[in-house]
Amino acid sequence: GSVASGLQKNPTFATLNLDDVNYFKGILGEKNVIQDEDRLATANVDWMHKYKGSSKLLLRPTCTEEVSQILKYCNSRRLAVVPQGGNTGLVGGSVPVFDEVIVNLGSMDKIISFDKVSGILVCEAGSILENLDAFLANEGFIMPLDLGAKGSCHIGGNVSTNAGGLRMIRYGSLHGNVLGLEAVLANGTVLDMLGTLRKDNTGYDLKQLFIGSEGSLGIITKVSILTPSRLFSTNLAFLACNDFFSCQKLLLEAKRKLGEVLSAFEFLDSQSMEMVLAHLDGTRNPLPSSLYHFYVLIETTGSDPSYDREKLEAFLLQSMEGGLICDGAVAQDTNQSSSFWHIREGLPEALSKAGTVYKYDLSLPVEKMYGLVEEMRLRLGQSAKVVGYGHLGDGNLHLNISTPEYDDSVLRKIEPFVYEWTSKHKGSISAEHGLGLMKANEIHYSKSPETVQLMASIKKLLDPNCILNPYKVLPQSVLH
Ligand code: FAD
Ligand code: 2HG
Ligand code: ZN
Repeated sequence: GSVASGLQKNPTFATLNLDDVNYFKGILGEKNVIQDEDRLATANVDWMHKYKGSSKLLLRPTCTEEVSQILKYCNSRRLAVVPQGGNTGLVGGSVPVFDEVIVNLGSMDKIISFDKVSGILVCEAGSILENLDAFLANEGFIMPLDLGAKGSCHIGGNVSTNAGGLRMIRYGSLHGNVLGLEAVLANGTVLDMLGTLRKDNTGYDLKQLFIGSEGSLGIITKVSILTPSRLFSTNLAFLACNDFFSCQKLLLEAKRKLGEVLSAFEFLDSQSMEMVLAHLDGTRNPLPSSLYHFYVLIETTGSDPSYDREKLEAFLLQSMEGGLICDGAVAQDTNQSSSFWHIREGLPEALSKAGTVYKYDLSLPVEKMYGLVEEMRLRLGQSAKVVGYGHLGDGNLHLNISTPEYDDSVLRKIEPFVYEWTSKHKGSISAEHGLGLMKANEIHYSKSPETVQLMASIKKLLDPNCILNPYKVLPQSVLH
């Protein structure tokens, strides 16, 4: 595809032949060795339909031992591999660039154990996030992460991207919540790091390397994760602010005054609201009297309905009187709260329906964040729609630039400007989606040359033939 232009297939990689296919059939059985064109077409293209590979083979292992045998063989044959979960990644990391073999974990979705006392869940990496959350709901627990793609993303994909999402402000990152992992290295070695302990300071914490490594160091096959209790008193407010400074102050106030019950703090601008209303069926503005400059969703979660509600109401009243918010509604039932969430969570889908989109997932100091959106609007004028939204509570902006079709002249106005701006303000060019194919060559905007070199050394130690998710995460120039 066009996004891969400029890249050459690594000449050390082999090309799949009939013997290879037969070998895989011997390990996995006919039905898990997929060459069907329609199924390959789906697995070759990413969620945005932006990145497209030309793999001729999709493998669906059913256990760790099969993953191990696949990788051992691929490594000895120099066949490149793309690990794939739910294929909801947004940086081109989950699909092949050329003809890499796709290893999809979707058949490995068993729950292995759940400890009702500690809340520790152990499951296979192909488990769908929403299914895990539904399982936990019956047990009185909740997954510590939630995101718009929950219906298809896998926990293995979440861990591999170190996904953040909507609950991170409350429960923290997967670097804290993942207690253990099982991963298979490129040579087939199974690394058992599947601990179930909160505390374990015995040597280097190697599982952390795999969290956020985007399939470049190994295939994650099992995950052990700490899950919090599911608290039943939830409230959701949909609020309007006149300017970004008020959103910022509101965040500070929410942290101070809602304290331990604050469970989400998300924002979207008026251009985002227009996007959703225009492209997502059945959505309506919860605050229909006007189109405001900014909207903020504040969720509280606690264990005492009347106390929690009072706390939220007092906070909202004060914020209204202090002029931080100019309008607002509190969801009266679960239908209403789903419809509020749908506006925020539906943004990626609305944007993909609107046309093509350039996505930037940035960590920035909150007070600087919206300046970038405004500068981008000035740079692009009428040639594109610029929308800003994201996890304000975590300092994470999702800058999305929508155009009817991909246009190199627009892209040249966006990049490298967006990366330079982010770097100048000490931000990160990937807050939560990862680098994937999209930003492998841009890593230096966020990491020093020495750091990138050490990453390359680790990559070569764990995967000397570089068969795992080639062309992703690190620039080719530091590996070869
Ligand atoms: P895939 O897309 O299949 O893969 C992602 C990366 O992980 C690839 O590099 C792949 O090679 C690797 N990988 C997958 N499984 C494994 C494995 N078992 N072992 C090793 N490597 C593996 N991200 C956020 O952080 N926060 C959000 O709020 C958020 N919201 C989203 C909303 C929507 C509507 C969409 C489409 C995406 C969103 N994402 C978000 C991006 C995406 O990163 C997450 O959806 C998710 O973490 C990806 O999981 P997946 O199973 O689909 O992985
Ligand atoms: C979200 O928070 C996702 O909705 C997707 O991380 C962000 O579309 C995006 O840019
Ligand atoms: Zn996000």
